[in-house]
Amino acid sequence: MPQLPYDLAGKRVFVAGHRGMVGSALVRRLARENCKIVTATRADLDLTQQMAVDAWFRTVKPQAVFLAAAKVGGIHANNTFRAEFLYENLVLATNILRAAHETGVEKLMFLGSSCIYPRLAAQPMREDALLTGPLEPTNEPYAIAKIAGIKLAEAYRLQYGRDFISVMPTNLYGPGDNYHPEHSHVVAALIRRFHEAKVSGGKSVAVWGTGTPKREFLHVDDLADACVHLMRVYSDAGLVNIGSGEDIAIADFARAVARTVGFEGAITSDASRPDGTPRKLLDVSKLASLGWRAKTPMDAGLAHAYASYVDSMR
Ligand code: GFB
Repeated sequence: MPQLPYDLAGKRVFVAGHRGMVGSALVRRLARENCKIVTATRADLDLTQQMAVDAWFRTVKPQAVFLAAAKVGGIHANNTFRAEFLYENLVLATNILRAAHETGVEKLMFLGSSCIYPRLAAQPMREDALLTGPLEPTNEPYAIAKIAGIKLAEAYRLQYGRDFISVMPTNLYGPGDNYHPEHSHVVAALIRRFHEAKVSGGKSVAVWGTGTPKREFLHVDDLADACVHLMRVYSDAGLVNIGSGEDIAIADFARAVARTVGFEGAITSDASRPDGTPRKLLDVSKLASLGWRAKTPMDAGLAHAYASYVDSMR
């Protein structure tokens, strides 16, 4: 295994999933690292096809890989497209991890999600809470696929000495988010809904669920910075949580988004929609001990995300 710190300078670095919110943030952040960023569009490389992935890795020979390709979505998408969330995320992880192993990739980071922890894990959730209890049903297929990816990365490390590491980001938001009204995560959904109500003069906006669940949000540029940092300084089988260390009730968060957008009407609850996990706050003490903390305060992050949404509408 390479020595620490692992230096990305001069390396061919593959960002799998570079069109997504996380992958595009990684590409922006890696532009400062003096490495050669390698990407592949879906037309060039279908990551769900093992033989195509193997051939691409043999030809391109990336030295480092950020595995940020995934089928993602909010609570409704996860709960509805259960087969695709399980199948696609499994196959992406297995194809890329195996190809990386077969072609001797020096270092790989697998990105998971805080929903891999048990639904009722003690808060804040430590890395060792993995596989200690039942998962949240609305995102069980996605979580199972991510847990399989974590375990495959770990198996290549333990059996073959591969320098594969896994990180668990909390709920993310920022430029490049998916603003689909039904399938998005809560941040993008509320930015869009409050914005549309403001523009159309709507009197009220409904927020899904009871408003009592708590979530921890991290701006995606902070995530990308943490990933690049951990790629450099971390090499171990254990997971590393990546979060801000603070959470907020969805009802309070909705008020913060309304403030950011400038919506002054009423906020109501749509109790026909699921709440999901009651609370999902990551314990970020391991990350702090590795020398990284979130930098973007929620209000500044939301203002930035809203500006990028308005920009993308133009
Ligand atoms: O962001 P979200 O879909 O993800 O929902 P999860 C977070 C909370 O916001 C839930 C509430 O309690 C929702 O009920 N919420 C309120 C809304 N209004 C809305 C809305 O308009 N849209 C959405 N989407 N939610 C996903 C998982 O869970 O988070 C994934 O399904 C993944 O597996 C991802 O881990 C980060 O935090 O509930």
